[in-house]
Amino acid sequence: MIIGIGGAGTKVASKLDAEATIINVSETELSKIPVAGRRILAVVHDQHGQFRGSRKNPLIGHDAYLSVRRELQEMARGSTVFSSTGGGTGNGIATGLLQDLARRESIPEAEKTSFGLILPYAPLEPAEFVRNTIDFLRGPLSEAIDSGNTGNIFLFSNRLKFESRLSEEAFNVMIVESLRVFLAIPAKNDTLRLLDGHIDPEDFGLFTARPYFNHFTYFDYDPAKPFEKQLEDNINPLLLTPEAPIEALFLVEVPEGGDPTVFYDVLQYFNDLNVAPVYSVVENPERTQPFITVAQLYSRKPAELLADFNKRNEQHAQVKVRKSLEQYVDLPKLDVNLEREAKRAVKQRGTDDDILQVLKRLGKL
Ligand SMILES: Nc1nc2c(ncn2[C@@H]2O[C@H](COP(=O)(O)OP(=O)(O)OP(=O)(O)O)[C@@H](O)[C@H]2O)c(=O)[nH]1
Ligand SMILES: [Mg+2]
Repeated sequence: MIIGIGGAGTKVASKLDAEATIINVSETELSKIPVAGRRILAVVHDQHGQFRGSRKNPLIGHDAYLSVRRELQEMARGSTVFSSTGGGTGNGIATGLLQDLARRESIPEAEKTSFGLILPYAPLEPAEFVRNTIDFLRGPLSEAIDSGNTGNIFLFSNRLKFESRLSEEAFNVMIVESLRVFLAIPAKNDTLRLLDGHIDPEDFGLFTARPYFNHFTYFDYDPAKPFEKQLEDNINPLLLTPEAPIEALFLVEVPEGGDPTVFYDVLQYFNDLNVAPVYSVVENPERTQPFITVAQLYSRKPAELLADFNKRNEQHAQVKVRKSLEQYVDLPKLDVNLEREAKRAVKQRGTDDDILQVLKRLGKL
């Protein structure tokens, strides 16, 4: 099942799957999503009553989690949950779910929950979004990953959206189309002629049930060139950059009658990194040259993950602080009228200097 929580989460989830279950504290936002399998309104038990959103406050989202807790825990078994990390609703509700997952003794592979998280682009998004994200990565997410009780975590970043000035809609389509390429791997193994290896839905399920970050990407593969370089040049711009892989999975599609041995270089690349990938090679008549889809699972200590994020956040926060000082702090205004000051100076000295001369001496002209 695909589940979307909060603004970003519901938009992406419903695009990926028209049958998705979407959750928000805002009835208006929920009703604006054109298609969904099910819409769940989470209720806030705050003295202020139901909000139209969580006002970027994860504590409000977490409060709302209590109203959907049982149901969401049930639905999350074997599902993929989408949420942003910057707002209040998605962050708060996902926090509750991750904390509950982390507390469980152990979770069978088939019941693991994967997460698609949308991270803000620190330089251009509000400081609250960045702060909420840091708290989320450092707290509930890292706790849940350490427990081994989550499936793959996909860390999407809004960087490309802001840098390339894409519309939200267009960017969401990119995220969904990209995910579809990765998710199509087992179906391609089922429907296309198999030339080597095999990835069945069970293999794929085991891979996505591993509690690591998943960086997947895909590109036209030129077997005459080093694979490493091609992989580097083709990291998925929608996801955070990966670290050294712990596990890997790849599918090579070759054109009709294409060389079925082009995968050995890829295998060698991963073997050199002490990774034994799950892989397969299929014949795809629609291809004119080999095409590879490759997923790498990596682990990153939250501290490392946050280092870069924090660095940017510090600069960002400083600018924000300066701006709000300028905006909100009433400094006594020194209303200096240069002409009046100059006249006064002239008078005090009792000289015949004219005003212009004084101003020049003061360095104002
Ligand atoms: N890629 C993408 N990012 C989005 C979208 N909507 C919001 N965001 C990002 O998500 C973060 C804000 O989180 P939302 O999902 O809007 O917040 P929420 O979970 O609804 O929480 P509240 O609105 O505070 O109740 C920011 O980083 C936004 O840039 C979207 O449709 N696509
Ligand atoms: Mg919202």
